[in-house]
Amino acid sequence: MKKEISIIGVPMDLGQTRRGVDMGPSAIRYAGLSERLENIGYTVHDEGDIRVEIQERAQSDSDTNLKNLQDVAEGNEKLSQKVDEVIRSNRFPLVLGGDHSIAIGTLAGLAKHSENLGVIWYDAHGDLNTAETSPSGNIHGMSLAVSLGLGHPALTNIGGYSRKVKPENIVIIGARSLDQGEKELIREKGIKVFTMHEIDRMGMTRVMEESIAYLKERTDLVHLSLDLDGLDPDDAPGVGTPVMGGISYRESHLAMEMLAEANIITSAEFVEINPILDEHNKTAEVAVALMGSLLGEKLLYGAENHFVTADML
Ligand code: 4U7
Ligand code: MN
Ligand code: MN
Ligand code: MN
Repeated sequence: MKKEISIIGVPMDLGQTRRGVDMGPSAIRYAGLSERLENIGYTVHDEGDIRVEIQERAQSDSDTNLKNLQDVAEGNEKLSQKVDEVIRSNRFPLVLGGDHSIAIGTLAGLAKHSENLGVIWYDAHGDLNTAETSPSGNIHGMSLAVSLGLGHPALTNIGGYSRKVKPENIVIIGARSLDQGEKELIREKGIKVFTMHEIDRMGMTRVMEESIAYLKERTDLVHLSLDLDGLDPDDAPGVGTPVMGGISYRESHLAMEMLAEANIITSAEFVEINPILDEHNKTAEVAVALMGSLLGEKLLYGAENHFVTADML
């Protein structure tokens, strides 16, 4: 794992219609992110926030059903440049959302550096809609499709090129709310998915072992795109599109620890935290704890964490 981390905040709420998710980056910083990462030995550079238009000023074109298309595209273009810059300076990009439309910009910045970019999409949803299949017109439900090169050119061409990720380099974990068009796309493209059913059946250990082995053999970089609604709403209540029956806090920690052990993650983003809908910043605190595990907190004896293993006592 790289020793230097760049935090990039993206106060984006234009990919959906609820207010508050633009405050995600502040809530995550307030939950003590930088300090936590410094405590486990990282040098942390907070790059501040990407400038994104506010919802009151954003405009939707009349010739598309995609909400706030131009402003979502502009914010993501800036984000892609920032992520590209961070990778070039040999730092680990840690992107804080914001709604999940920001994965478009993150992946656009990353894919410039990778022939076979791997993606773990940890989410209750597939985010595989296009303008044709979307029931909502919300771009946060389209970001993975866009990154596959499917969707409006104003989005698929961000960074100046299309198709950032190949379908066989994606693993979706935690899915339990997929629209008809998304199911068809998953089948057609052969995207690997571990739904809640598989997590129940196989246990998170095997799900992660298989995901890690699968990505290791075919990808060079691996990005973790973690939507907090992948977790159960009891554990992560501060999200705009909660779905019952999600991944637990404990299972999520296990997943992050296994990724840290496997040492395959080269960038990450944590998205969809909405402080207005949260309970005393709980969801941001959960996110920061997961980031700690992902970045190897367990390995530090005596760190203030819940994950001391028996061999460390
Ligand atoms: B999120 C939805 F219809 N599929 O497209 C849509 F159910 O980033 C939800 O995963 C998308 O939170 C959720 O609007 C996007 C809907
Ligand atoms: Mn999502
Ligand atoms: Mn989701
Ligand atoms: Mn959501």
